[in-house]
Amino acid sequence: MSKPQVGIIMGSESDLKIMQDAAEVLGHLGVEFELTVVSAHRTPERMMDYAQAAKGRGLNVIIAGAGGAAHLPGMVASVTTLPVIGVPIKSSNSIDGWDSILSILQMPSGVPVATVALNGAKNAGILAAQIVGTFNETVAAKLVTFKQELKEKVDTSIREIRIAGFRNDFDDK
Ligand code: RP5
Repeated sequence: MSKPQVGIIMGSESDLKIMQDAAEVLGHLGVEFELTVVSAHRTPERMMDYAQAAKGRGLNVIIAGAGGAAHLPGMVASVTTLPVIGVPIKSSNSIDGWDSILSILQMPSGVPVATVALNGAKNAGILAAQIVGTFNETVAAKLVTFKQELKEKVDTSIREIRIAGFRNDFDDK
């Protein structure tokens, strides 16, 4: 079994229902990943250990999801040179999700976290695969197919909407 290239971590098991979208798309794109709970507030030593060991363990990217006062992605980014992708989660302790978004997004200069949309774990997985795809041709090729499938889905929608009888002068020209 080859080593994981992406580490998916989250503040609580309650985040898994969102974060499994990242796991699913990474699996689809052929990227090896690991997934576990690392809490900035409940297990701070584990968080530091994970972040400090990540590069040496062979990880290329970390995806970190958290809700509410979402300190995990930023704190992990503070102690690793690996790219960190942050997933804000609307959790039981979120007011409306903006708390998580801003906690992850508004990092101080010098310590970036690539923040995706609220509950946007699928895009976090795709972005992580795109980072891996810069040096792994197999993953890069899968991403080309993935993009082509996105286009084909839209092409199908366009055909179905035309069949339903809506006027579309753009495509009828
Ligand atoms: C955050 O608190 C976690 O990332 C989770 O989104 C939220 C709620 O955690 P639980 O109380 O459900 O464990 O740190």
